Amino acid sequence: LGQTPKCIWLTGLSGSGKSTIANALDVYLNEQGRHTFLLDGDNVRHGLNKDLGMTENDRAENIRRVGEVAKLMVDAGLIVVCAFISPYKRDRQMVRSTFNHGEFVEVYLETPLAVCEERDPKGLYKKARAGIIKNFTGISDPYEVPEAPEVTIDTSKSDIEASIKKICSAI
Ligand code: GGZ
Repeated sequence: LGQTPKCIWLTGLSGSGKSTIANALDVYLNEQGRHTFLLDGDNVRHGLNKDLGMTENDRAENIRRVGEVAKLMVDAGLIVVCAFISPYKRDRQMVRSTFNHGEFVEVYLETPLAVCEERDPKGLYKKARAGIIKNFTGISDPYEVPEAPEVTIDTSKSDIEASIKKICSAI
């Protein structure tokens, strides 16, 4: 495991396993004595970004702010784990470009939509299918698949331990 600060960026559909992997990775890195910080769409949107919705522009602004915060934290020496759907290639690329080469590790959770929808832990897919939630990623809003992520994980095939090993061998 490298000793340098990094931004580990998890991208994928709602229910793809981002928060689960991010939390487990955070715990694991802490056990290794590393200083980490976890940024998750789910909680950042209740605080720093509570003024933002789910339009393309608001998602872009969400990712831009989080990227800037992650950059500050990496500059302070932390390993920052970020878990955001971040469905647009342009926004992910923008964040990547603010980091030095090798500092940004993109982890694509490629868990199939059918599996995410079957899990539906918060019942959001059901609401999206019923038209109660508009612009829902994967149902009525796009997800642009990463072209060259450093790591790709399908959480319907790989358990948490294997996923963390895969990420750690990439950093
Ligand atoms: C996608 C939505 C939506 C829509 C609410 N589309 O899986 P969750 O439930 O717990 O986390 C998701 C979160 C998305 O926030 P992000 O900051 O990760 O999104 S982005 O990177 O695109 O800015 C999901 C819930 O909010 N959620 N409405 N319309 N997910």
